Amino acid sequence: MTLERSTPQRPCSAHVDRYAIEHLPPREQWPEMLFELPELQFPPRLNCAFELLDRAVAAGRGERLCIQGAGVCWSYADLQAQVNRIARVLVDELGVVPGNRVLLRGANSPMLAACWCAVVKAGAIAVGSMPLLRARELSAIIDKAQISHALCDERLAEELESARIACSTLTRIVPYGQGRGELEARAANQPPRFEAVETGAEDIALIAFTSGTTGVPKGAMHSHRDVMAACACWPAHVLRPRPEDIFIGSPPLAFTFGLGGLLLFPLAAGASTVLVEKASPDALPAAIEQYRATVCFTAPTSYRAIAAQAGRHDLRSLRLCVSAGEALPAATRTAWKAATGIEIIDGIGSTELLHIFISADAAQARPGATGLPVPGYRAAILDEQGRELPPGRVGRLAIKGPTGCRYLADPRQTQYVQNGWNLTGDAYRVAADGQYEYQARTDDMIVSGGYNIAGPEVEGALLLHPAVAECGVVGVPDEARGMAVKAYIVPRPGFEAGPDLVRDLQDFVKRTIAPYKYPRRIEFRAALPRTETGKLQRFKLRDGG
Ligand code: 3UK
Repeated sequence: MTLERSTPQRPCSAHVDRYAIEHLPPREQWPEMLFELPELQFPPRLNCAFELLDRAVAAGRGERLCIQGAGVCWSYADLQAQVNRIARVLVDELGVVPGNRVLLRGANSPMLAACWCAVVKAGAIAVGSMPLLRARELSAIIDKAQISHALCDERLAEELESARIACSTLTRIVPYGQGRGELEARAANQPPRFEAVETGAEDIALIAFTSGTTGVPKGAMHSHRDVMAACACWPAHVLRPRPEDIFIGSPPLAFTFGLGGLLLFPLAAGASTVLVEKASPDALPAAIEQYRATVCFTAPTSYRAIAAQAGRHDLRSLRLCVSAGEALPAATRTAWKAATGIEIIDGIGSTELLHIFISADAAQARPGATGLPVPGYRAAILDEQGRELPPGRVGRLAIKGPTGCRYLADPRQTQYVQNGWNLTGDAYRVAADGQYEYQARTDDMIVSGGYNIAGPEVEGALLLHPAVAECGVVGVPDEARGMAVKAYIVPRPGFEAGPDLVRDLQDFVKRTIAPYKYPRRIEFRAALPRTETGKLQRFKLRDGG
């Protein structure tokens, strides 16, 4: 393949299909990118699948354990061979060319990870999809990203076939399944060798559709360089894993929290990962015990649920526990430490920035704070006019670093990126010790009787009460106050939901935080609405459901 010459205007690229490149936002709408750290100097040609996998094998790590799950146990060399065979199927049998978007659809499994690496190694663009998506949502993604091929767990193929009816770009769906699917059969007939396509560092490697709560999905595009930059920042500086570590967790690979934590970062560390299909709070502890996992990635709600039933499983293999996706309440940090002895590593990340940009390791961790900007990133708190606010003041969190937001053909680019800053949509404050303290999503601040009340703070207080298993706090219209603070509460077993408990909880909040923040209304629920990534769906609570 002929590669374009590198010029300042046109970075070197291997993409033949130029749809992604042509639908990047104009440069002036990009965030300012920072590459100050020495480890963030990348060559103009870079293929992140080659860097993460083939380099490990070339460095002599071929026989080391790499991926387990779904009955398989692959070394780095095994994964490399499987990736190469799948890449051959993609290129030689399905006609995939560099720059094509390939949809990946399946629950977490070694096969899904191999497909991701194969797509990227072949210079195509991996587009993950959450397993629970329905045909309508899949069609929106297929259309938006102009997907040409799909690799799909055969158990999820039906929904994809119905989605395809409305999508003319999707020409081929190849199912895989428990080692016996069409893709495995085709791959088995291919030789285990494949030369990585020499992509440009800025060629797009993946498009991650956001777990946004409403509206048309936004596709955040990330290059091969973005992937390597993410690996060089948070994991290397904050997590600091060892080659013997065994990673495990719940976030889907279609969610960049899971892609990083359960695939990219273990590979970058020369460690191994466990990819299990079921990692809900009732399945994850057993898997941790079975695989003797040492590094766990999951969401706050999952840490709460597991802490409540700890003792049923041996979790002593765990060494590092990472929480992201939502604010980590102090009560959850305490409960997890009591159950396992481990201080959770909290970190805020986003689909737009690929992974975590503010975090604290176990030594720095402080209840109520997310942490400090990750080396490689810079953070600021801005007011409505975009001016920087001093410590102590609540404002809009703004981030710059080696990764940043570039939506695929989306006018919302100019909402997320302003004056070179990525605006995550979160209200934050810098404390006297320099730590960043999460308040709420900017559009979730409750203005009640002239006060600004952050729902998560009230949730944090409620979770300190023994009767509260889960809760969600939102503002609801109120004649007297404009908005009233309302709490939806899932009681713990053994506590009776009724007027006595309501009063008890209200008094408890008044004693715990400023009294004006107490929930004037409380409603008990059996469960709260959450996304597949563990985020509370506040908009559903606001709508009364
Ligand atoms: C919220 C947090 C407080 C915050 C993500 C780690 O969650 C991820 O990506 P999404 O695009 O959502 C981003 C938004 O989620 N959030 C995430 N983590 C925290 N709020 N404390 C936290 N620790 O509102 C943020 O703007 O779904 C997380 C790595 C990769 C990710 N994609």
